Amino acid sequence: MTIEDFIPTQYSHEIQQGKVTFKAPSNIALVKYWGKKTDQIPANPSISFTLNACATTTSITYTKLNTRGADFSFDLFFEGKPKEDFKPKIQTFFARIEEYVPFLKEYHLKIETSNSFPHSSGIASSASGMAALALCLMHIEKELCQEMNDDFFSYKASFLARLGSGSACRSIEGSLIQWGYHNDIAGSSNLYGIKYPYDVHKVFHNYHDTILLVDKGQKQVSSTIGHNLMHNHPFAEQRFGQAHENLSKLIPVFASGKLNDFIKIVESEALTLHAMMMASTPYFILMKPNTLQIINKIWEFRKSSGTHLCFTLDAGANVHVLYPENEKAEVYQFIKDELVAFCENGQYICDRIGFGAKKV
Ligand code: 2P0
Repeated sequence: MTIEDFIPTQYSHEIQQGKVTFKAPSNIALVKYWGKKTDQIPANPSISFTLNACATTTSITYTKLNTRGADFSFDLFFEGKPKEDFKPKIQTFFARIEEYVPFLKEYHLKIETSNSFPHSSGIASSASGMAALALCLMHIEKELCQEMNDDFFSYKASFLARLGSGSACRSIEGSLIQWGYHNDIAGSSNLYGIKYPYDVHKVFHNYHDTILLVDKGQKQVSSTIGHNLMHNHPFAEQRFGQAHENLSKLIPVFASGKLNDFIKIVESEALTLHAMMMASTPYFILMKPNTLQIINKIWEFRKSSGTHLCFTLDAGANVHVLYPENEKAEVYQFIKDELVAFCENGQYICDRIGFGAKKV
């Protein structure tokens, strides 16, 4: 599909008011998106596990205005309270997507949103938040255009979510989502995420992700700034090439379930992401001492136990510990005994691979 496919020509129905709620999950990238072009076009393709427990629930109550507004008309409530400081981000998002959802200025929107994870956990809510919001808007569009099919609904929700936050386009469906054009992946697109279209071994069907909350503070450098530092970055081209290669290498790994190969790619991606940050101008470090302590403990335990846990990192200090269902008991015991001590206030979140957003 092209950008033009997402610009509606005419709506077939009229709707005065309604309310819709979606719960959208977070996701964790295995091959990382880091670097982008204008309009949130990724500099390289990425792939992620959709999560289950970490999610944002958003409702929109929409009421048709008597006359089309000059600007967007909306109120925003976060966990039941008005949240003025989130409004500029939503305003920017609406301005970016207006062309694709021209009904926006015809309604007043009451947006109510909340997260399943603690507010200041250092877990990014932009992916799940923008995905939930995009899905609510698509529901309104579907009311106006009732012949819309389910595939188009999902693709366009992902397309809109991407314009809010790049990684959000991977939070619409589950359980393995790929975003960004890649030669070896049929149907891949820079515009939206797709369900990974090839064989996935059953070992990955119920993978676990225990998120260790190492540092719950505000990050020193936002992801948007980090992405932009990939412009004129000395290793940018090699990095973008490497992401393509790692995705190619993952195709047979997903099919075979060879976890030792999976681990090598996933951990390398995490460390390369942070190496890019350290090699940016200006340089920065988002890992904390406890991030490294945990990584070393994971390596030691993997060697001594023969289990297949591995780590990945987001743009922050928290560590995602990934492991298969059949090693759950042994790995979880290790996490409790050895790793939780490195978490801020001993906090962690037990999550696992999920199946995408749901209408509530
Ligand atoms: C990812 N991250 O693939 C990478 C890996 C973090 C580390 O995408 O500027 O919040 O809103 O497009 O998507 C985080 O960046 O950035 C991110 P914007 P986003 O998940």
